[in-house]
Amino acid sequence: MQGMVIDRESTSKTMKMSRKKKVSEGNAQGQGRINWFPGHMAKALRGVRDKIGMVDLVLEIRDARVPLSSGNPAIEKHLKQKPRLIIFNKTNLADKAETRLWKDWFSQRSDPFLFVDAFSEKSLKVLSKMARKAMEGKWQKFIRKGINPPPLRMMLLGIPNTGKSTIINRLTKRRAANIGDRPGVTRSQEWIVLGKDLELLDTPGIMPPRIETEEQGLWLCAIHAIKDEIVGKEKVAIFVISHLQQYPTDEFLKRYCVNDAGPLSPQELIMSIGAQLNFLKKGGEVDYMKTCGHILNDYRQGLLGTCSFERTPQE
Ligand SMILES: Nc1nc2c(ncn2[C@@H]2O[C@H](COP(=O)(O)OP(=O)(O)OP(=O)(O)O)[C@@H](O)[C@H]2O)c(=O)[nH]1
Ligand SMILES: [Mg+2]
Repeated sequence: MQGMVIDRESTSKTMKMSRKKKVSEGNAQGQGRINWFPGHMAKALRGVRDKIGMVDLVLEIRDARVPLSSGNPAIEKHLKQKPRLIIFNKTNLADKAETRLWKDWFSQRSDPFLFVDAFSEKSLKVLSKMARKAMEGKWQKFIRKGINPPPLRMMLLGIPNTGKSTIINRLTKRRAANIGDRPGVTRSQEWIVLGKDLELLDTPGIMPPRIETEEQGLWLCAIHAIKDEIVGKEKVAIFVISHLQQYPTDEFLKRYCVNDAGPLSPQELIMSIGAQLNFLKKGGEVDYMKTCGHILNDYRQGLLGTCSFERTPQE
């Protein structure tokens, strides 16, 4: 990075282009508000409504980096009185101190919850235990009558890409459900049987039909609950970079030699990262879009360290 020259002219050209694009996106998305609710999600929501009567327990999977805004009020109204356990997944990508604050915050509320990392055996053991405990009362009724209790049926739901299918695969210890590092992988409901006493219903991710603020929308883009095409990789990368400039992690500073570059705007830093990576177009200009995609991949794989976007509400 040392001695690197940033092509300010092309940076400002890109920035001008981006401003133009932002205006049209703002209109398309309605005053900068970001929304993504394709037809298959409306169908999936109907699926939740139709199947809710068959399940004993709902596991609502959210993202630990955005604990409130990765919930979905549109789903909640279909849950009726079903017991629900809120699972905040991907703690391995979330800031530890922020997660502690969120645990305290949720502890003062009535909904049972658990923060997990789907790749940790220990996390999933606790999850299984909590789920079974939630159903103990119902099972006891069968046992008292001398009847073998029916299998416990759990529906996993939540916004896209929070790790629903991964949790199912980890619990069943096989590749029972399709998973992928992008939103919208699961397209239909699927029952997955785990032994004699547990049945899991995987469901497609469902976005809330309305996201209140542009900032919340960008959080959901950064965690890849909303696909990049909706707002464009560039806008999401600028958001992630500016967040990391504000709350820098060691991994971010080191990986992109951020301190060597001196104070830069997010766009200038993206150009500097592109130059470091030698992402050049014909003529030697930095390939800005390719760099944005690369940064998002790095961030989503956890290579830029842990960070949380949403803060606990100040009450
Ligand atoms: N770092 C990390 N990645 C995770 C975790 N859980 C799941 N993932 C990754 O997140 C991505 C999405 O996982 P899926 O299980 O397909 O998510 P989903 O909620 O089923 O997604 P949809 O079916 O699209 O709604 C995959 O790349 C997983 O490997 C976790 O705890 N930590
Ligand atoms: Mg899935």
